[in-house]
Amino acid sequence: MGLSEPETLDVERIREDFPVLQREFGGERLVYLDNAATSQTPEPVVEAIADYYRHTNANVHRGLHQLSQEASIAYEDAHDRVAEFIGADGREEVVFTKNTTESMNTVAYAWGLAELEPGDEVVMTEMEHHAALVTWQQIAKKTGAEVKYIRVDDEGYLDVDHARELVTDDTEMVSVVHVSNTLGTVNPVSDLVDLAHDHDALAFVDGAQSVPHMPVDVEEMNADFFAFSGHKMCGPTGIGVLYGKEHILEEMQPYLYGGMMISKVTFEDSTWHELPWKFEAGTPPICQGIALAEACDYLDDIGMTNVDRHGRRLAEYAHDRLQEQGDVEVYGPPGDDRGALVSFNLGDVHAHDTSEILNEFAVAIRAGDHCTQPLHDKLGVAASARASFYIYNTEEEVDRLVEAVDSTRELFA
Ligand code: 7TS
Repeated sequence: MGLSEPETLDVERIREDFPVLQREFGGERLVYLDNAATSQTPEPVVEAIADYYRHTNANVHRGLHQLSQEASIAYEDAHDRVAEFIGADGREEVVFTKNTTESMNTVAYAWGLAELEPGDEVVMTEMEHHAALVTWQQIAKKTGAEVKYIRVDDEGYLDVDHARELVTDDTEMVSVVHVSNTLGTVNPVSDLVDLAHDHDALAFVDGAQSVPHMPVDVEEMNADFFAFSGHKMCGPTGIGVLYGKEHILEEMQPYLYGGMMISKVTFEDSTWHELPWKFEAGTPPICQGIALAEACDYLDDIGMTNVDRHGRRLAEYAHDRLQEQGDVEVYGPPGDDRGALVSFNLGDVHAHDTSEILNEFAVAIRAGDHCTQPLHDKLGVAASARASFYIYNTEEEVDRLVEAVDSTRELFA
């Protein structure tokens, strides 16, 4: 089978960094294909976490003692490292949150509640994750703004002509997902950002499925806000990132109030700390932030272009092998034009049954609506099975997936 991308990773070497991949279930070696939900954590990141708790654990910003100073410096520097990873100017533009969802809510509450009013419109896509869709939908209800959705066509691409119709001078926010976690579609986000700006709207790009997989440069993209999660990119859970242009974050009011985010407090009023701390109320995810910086190092050592090529290569191989089965419906764009995942259904077999049978073969996939219920409604199915790939997956593992799908077919025949 002719793959459009050559292999560029030393996958066997990479796999050594992930002991979990050696686990066996029922005598079969684990095939972990649920990376769009959460990626596995390499040894250097596990070490960074253990090292932090063994040698540096203290609260940040407060203590004058040596340990607190070391923890503070490492935590602050982690913001710079993440800024560098995504092409942001510096720590002022990088807010650490819990996850993509919290990053989205931060902007929806801090900016949306203050700025949106009846007559305003928020434009999203039909392939948004609930993190964006539900959040803007509910903020719109609170403010009287209206939400509109850019159509997804039959091939799984965004209808850009429809986007041009929907985005008007009434649009205040265009919130689009960079890579769909269900269809694998890679959206033309720079064009959509430009479209938003042509109408004086802001643009929020959900990078939860792009930052782990491809080189991302937020300045080049020119998005006003950008969000992603550490746990999908070799980092720990409990850490997400909200990137925002400095002048916009400067003008926004905080979303969460409390300690650490203030400058001066009296019984009557308070003023805010400088960026990004203004948006990081309370004790922050210190260890998680430091470990995320380590994950950035890990991925950069491999090279994000290589990561990207490897993921696309496996997605193409999986797409084509599943598609050729005849009774497997694969959703989204063609094999050679998608991110590192493939969602599908085998005939009339419910996706949950498929994933249960695959689990018997130690093949871990996700089944369900992948937090894109309206998109599944549009596809006319309640659920789909999804295999999603990362740096440590191999073509042999895709073969194991396809064999397990074959076995599922035989069981349900
Ligand atoms: N946006 C996209 C595109 C996502 O894929 C996800 C998580 C999120 C936002 C939310 O990220 P979180 O870290 O705040 O949860 N997507 C998935 C998934 O596809 N399966 O599990 C989580």
